[in-house]
Amino acid sequence: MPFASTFLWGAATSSYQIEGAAREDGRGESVWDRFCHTLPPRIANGETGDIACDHYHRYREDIALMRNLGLHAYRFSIAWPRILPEGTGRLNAAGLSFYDRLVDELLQAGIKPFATLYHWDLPQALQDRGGWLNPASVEWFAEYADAISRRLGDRVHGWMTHNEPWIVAFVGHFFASHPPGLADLTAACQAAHHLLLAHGVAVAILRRNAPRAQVGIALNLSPVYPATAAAQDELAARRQDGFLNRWFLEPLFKGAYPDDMVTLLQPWLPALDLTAVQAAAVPLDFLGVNYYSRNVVAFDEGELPLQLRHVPQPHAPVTAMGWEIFPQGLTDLLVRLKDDYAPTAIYITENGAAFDDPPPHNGVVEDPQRIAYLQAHLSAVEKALAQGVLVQGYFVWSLLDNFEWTHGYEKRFGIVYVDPVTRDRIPKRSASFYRQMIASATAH
Ligand code: IFM
Repeated sequence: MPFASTFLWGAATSSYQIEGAAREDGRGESVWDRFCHTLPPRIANGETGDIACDHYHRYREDIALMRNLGLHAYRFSIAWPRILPEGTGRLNAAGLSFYDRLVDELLQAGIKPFATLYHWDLPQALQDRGGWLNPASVEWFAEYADAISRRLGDRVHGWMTHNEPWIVAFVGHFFASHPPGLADLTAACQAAHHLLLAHGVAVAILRRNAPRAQVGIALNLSPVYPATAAAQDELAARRQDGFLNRWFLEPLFKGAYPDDMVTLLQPWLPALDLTAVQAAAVPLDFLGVNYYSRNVVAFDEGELPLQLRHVPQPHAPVTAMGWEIFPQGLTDLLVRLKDDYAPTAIYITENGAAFDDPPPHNGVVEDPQRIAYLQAHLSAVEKALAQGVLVQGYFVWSLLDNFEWTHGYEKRFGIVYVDPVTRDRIPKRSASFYRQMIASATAH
């Protein structure tokens, strides 16, 4: 594989999905704690992240696993409520010191820390004040970004402001399946706006407190294809692309929301000064791309404003999430990002798959489908590199089987198996594949 010897090979996780220790050492309540504990249960099997992978206590063991894999970098997120239990104001020394220890241990293992500020675990105290719908959320985020980057700014190699702000805005405020569980498109656009403004402000703070670090953002991006060549299906694809991809990409890289989408969404757009979003267009060192699958859509008279339906592809292979396996989409997406936005660099900040892995047998977990998925997507990255896309690293999602949000622990994305009762770790066959991949790519 023609990956440069400087290419960073990593793995990714997020705080709520792995840490556990939800009520320990002064951590405040997050919106996900509240969501998981609200009846009737909204999470498969009524599960929660209370203990998760118990990474809070086992981080040393996890870093030893990473070192055995030969990882160059580790992407994790910081739990805002561990740092500021009420969201603003009082700092929690024990929470800060946990991330100090984590970062130091990573550095000692020769692994570059990549930290995401916000991977969805908003302090509940801030949700009680309106969450991302409150314009003050921009200042709250700035205060948090300042506190954590003052503490870790001398040691973290890469920072991401948000992980997948589209999910926070639209899945949380429009599709209602994540906190705060709203079904209100106007609210979703308002949340998206504040997330974008908060990103702009946080980047400036990270630059000040961590002048040597790389700064970026991680977006969930998915190329959209029309189901047929009919003009109406092309229009549907353009709209879905506008909704899913361009609603964040255009403000971040061009300082304005996409015109076609502003026109389409006009009746739902909140009374906001949309031009203020130009503050989100600050120079970034990298764009983080989280890629899992593609979208295929057709025009459908039905529901406004998008008027489209998703078209499943007959006989297409899918993961345990029901997501089509379509590696070509990653190449298409990366080339398109280069052509339309020319980011300084790209990291694949998430890519991976859930499969119904068999249970461990004699200490081995056979997961050939995951190996095939990773191989195919790494060759898709290789194809993009060959076309001049500046991809500088790849973070597999995920290091560990973990709490997959509303799916609880049923969906396993890890290259390392986590026993649901003992939480013991067993690297799967895909972990060996990844270790060999890293070793051979780094050898030349
Ligand atoms: O587990 C999630 C992660 O938190 C964000 N990106 C997608 C992953 C798989 O659904």
